[in-house]
Amino acid sequence: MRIDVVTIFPAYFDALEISLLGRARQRGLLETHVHDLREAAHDRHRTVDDTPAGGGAGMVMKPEPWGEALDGLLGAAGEEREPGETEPLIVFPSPSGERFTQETARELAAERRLIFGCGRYEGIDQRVFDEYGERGRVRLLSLGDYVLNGGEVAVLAMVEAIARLIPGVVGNPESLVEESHEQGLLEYPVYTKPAVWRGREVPPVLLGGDHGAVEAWRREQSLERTRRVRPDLLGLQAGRAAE
Ligand code: 6GU
Repeated sequence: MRIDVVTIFPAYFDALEISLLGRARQRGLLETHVHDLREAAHDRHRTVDDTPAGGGAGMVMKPEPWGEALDGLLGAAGEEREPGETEPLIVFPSPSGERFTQETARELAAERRLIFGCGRYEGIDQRVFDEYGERGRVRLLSLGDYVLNGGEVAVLAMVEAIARLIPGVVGNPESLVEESHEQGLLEYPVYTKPAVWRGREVPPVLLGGDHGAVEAWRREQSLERTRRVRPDLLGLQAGRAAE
């Protein structure tokens, strides 16, 4: 998979070199390119923002630098594209977008090429979304119901969630199956040695060697934890005692 990121803060993406993502890149499973939006701003101050039409607080990102940056990336992608290959998906992280979930991560992990556009300030001029939505595929995605200063940290989170689903990136694919959200439930608690730590025991069922019993216990713990912490995942109402 190839991922391009457009941002006014490329340094955030130094983190792509670390750990699992860094290894995936070294092994050729993931190719990432980070582009500075200011290189597509041509006035003396490399201006990327301006005051909001209609008035109000804050600044809005101007459409022209986004147009130039995205045209450049889509043009290059078009020339390299093989017959039958779909055009890149453009993702804009935004607190006004649809919720990014594990399911979204699975969908995006199946793409050949993703372009992330990181907005700052009060957001990007709406015409950028309209233009590229009409010409191709655009998704606005939100991590959750809170506000970050810009899309950079959100994109790092999305890229990590997506990349670990690319075959070969995570060493043991079985470890992907049982984790939180893959089954629509939270993960059960996990333990390791020593069997007793500060007087706290590993649950005896985990040390008994009965795999069926272990599986049943984990399933029960998953359900109990999900009911208690995230009843919404079970279609239950928060704050109500679950049956
Ligand atoms: Cl994707 N972007 C920003 N700026 N804030 C957010 C977010 C995204 N998701 C939650 N808050």
